[in-house]
Amino acid sequence: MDNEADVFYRELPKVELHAHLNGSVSFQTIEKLIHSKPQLNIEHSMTAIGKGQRRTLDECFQVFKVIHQLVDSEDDIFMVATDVIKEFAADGVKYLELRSTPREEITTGLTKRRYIETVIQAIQQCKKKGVDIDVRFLVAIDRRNGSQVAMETVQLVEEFFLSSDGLVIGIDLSGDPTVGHGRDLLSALQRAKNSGLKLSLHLSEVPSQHDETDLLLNIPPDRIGHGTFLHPEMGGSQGLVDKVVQKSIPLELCLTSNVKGQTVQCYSDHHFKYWYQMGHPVVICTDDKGVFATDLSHEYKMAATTFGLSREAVWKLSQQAIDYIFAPDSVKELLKQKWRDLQPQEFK
Ligand code: 6MZ
Repeated sequence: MDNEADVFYRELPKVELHAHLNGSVSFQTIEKLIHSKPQLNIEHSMTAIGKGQRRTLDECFQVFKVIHQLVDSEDDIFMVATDVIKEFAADGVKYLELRSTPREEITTGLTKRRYIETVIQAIQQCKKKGVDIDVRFLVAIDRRNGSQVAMETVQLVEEFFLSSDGLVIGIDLSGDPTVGHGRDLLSALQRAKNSGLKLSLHLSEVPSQHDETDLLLNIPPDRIGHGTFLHPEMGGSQGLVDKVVQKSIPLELCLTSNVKGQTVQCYSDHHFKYWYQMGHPVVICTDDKGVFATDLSHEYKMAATTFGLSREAVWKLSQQAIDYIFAPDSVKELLKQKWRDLQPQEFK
């Protein structure tokens, strides 16, 4: 049974800006995929990290490999994207930026182009069916694949940027942060930026990435994913913090992901506190709601209970996230109106 607080957080209109498609696949959808591919012998314990469990970040990346085995055709991608969009909508998310890395699979005939087209079709289908959520797509570059793949991805995305009616709006840089170096991806990212694509970059997700972060901040990105080790208390530096503050780059913060992936020791140690107290733009996100067994309502609730935020402050936090979306101002205005319509009288 949901208690009153759960209802408040679910009904709170929310913006989700950091959600990896294949990390967001729910238990129910994984169940369908397991049934359709019994020969893989995959069990639920291999695709999600349950309550109270933790893994190293390296182990988390093994989990994505297992999910990729289950999601390897156009049909799978369409189902997964449709389910994920509906689940976010059911959780009170009104605007979603979904990110995913295009893959090719020789056995199923999947190409990177078809991958992107299929995600777009799923978004369009949900819209047609009246699912109450505005969804955009950030195409991801997996840092492990190096400079050439990064450049090819940007070139492909430029085409969709022009032809997808505003659905494909940006690039995400993600993947195992311990593999590869940002300097190899710099020219592809710069090209994307010059083409008008928005950039969300995973930066300082692990310690000792000072040089890479400093370099990539010069582009500059439009948003930062995690930024866990940016600030001096986490081994970062004041210089990095100053750059982020001076350029006013919003941070996408994913509490449960960081705790379960063990880059942050516990919720109360989360860098949300550092940036939020400073008044810097932050957005609460899920990262991988399937893998980390969470949802956005739960993330807001955890932030509020851990850091003592009032309901009014929580409302403000979700409302301010509208300013950091990549869709144009006309969309921001529509969302702001939606928030005004839904806002309880006592917070007005
Ligand atoms: C960095 C992450 C990530 O693209 O196949 N991904 N990259 N840090 C994280 N923190 C936990 N969580 C997910 O979704 C899965 C892919 O998203 C990236 C990884 O590249 C992972 O393979 P897609 O839809």
